[in-house]
Amino acid sequence: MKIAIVCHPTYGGSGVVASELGMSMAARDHEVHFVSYQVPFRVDRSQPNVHFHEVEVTSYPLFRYPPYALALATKLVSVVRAHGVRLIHAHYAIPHAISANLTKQMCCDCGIRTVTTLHGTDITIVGSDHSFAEVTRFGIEGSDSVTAVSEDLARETRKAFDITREIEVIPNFVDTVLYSPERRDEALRRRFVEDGEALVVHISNFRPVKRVLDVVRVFERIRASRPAKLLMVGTGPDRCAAEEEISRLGLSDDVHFVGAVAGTSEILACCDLMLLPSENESFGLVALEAMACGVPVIATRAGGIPEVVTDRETGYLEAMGDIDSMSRDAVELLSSPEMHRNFSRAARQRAVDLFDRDAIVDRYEALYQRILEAPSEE
Ligand code: GMT
Repeated sequence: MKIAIVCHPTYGGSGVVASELGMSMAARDHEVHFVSYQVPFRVDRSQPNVHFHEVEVTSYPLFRYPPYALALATKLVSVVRAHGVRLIHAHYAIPHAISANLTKQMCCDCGIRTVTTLHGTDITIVGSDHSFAEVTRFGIEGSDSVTAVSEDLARETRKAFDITREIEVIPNFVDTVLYSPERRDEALRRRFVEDGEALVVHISNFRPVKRVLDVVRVFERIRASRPAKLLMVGTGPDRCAAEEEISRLGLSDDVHFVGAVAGTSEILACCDLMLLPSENESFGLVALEAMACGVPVIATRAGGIPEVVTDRETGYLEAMGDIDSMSRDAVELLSSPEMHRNFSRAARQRAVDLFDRDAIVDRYEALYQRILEAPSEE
């Protein structure tokens, strides 16, 4: 198959899923064309069958907002025509699904099919905003196939846009060979903690929806009851607020900010516990990556997280903002090596059993084949 994959190249779960999926398809001998304004951060361009096409947006004084969606559609048309691409997989509805549908209309002689994967904030925050709602609906309705990364997101999409069309749930996935407790590197761990200290981790884009101040406050309580360090991975708008709060609480020596990291497997394999107190999370890919490394997760019972983390088995689920319960859970888990071992094993097992990369990529491959073989509606 010849597939174009459109995604946001910046740090974020949708770009990770799109990149890993594209590279897995390329490894299965499909020709994969990534189309974006920069190389998505996890894409390895040296891999056979992987191609990248940069979308250039011409700036002109007349444009206060250069029309990226149109430049993307134009680039897609040229990729389709030059390489015989038949399928466009848009990750994140806005603006990608709209550009993909436009490409289908512009290349009506090419038999193009489109798949849109909804990732979360494209529905729950951006797409539901009145300025984008109708165009998001257009993107969803115009796709030949729509998938969502969790049952919760599929439900929310039907509700938000009052649509009845099929939305297939294909959950996110993880490479359980790369993300594995076997990758634990003691020398790397010793860069962050001394013997007897626990290593707690948070990974995100530090947007308000991630509630990074809750991470700091939970960590403060863990730290008050036992030796521990906190690793903050990623960066974003709330990073400064988190740093200020850490300093105010006198925790600066106990928290390491490591910035945005392309591959998180080595870091995660060194950690004992992940905190993900998000206000909403359609799936929580970082939670899955942590679980694959045998790291239990304390998270909120929000969105699709309960489809990933099993309460009291692979971690704990609490109400948003319930810092008391999250801190109590963390201290309980970190104080009992036996309990921690059981949670860690269960977390790893769940990731392997339900979310292993190869099994989920099989599902996308079958979907691609199905829609390419389906008779045209014209
Ligand atoms: O979480 C973000 O702000 C990034 C966003 C993205 O599109 O990159 O993540 C969303 O997609 C991920 C991959 O499917 C999911 O694991 C995240 O839960 C989802 N984020 C939210 O729903 C807030």
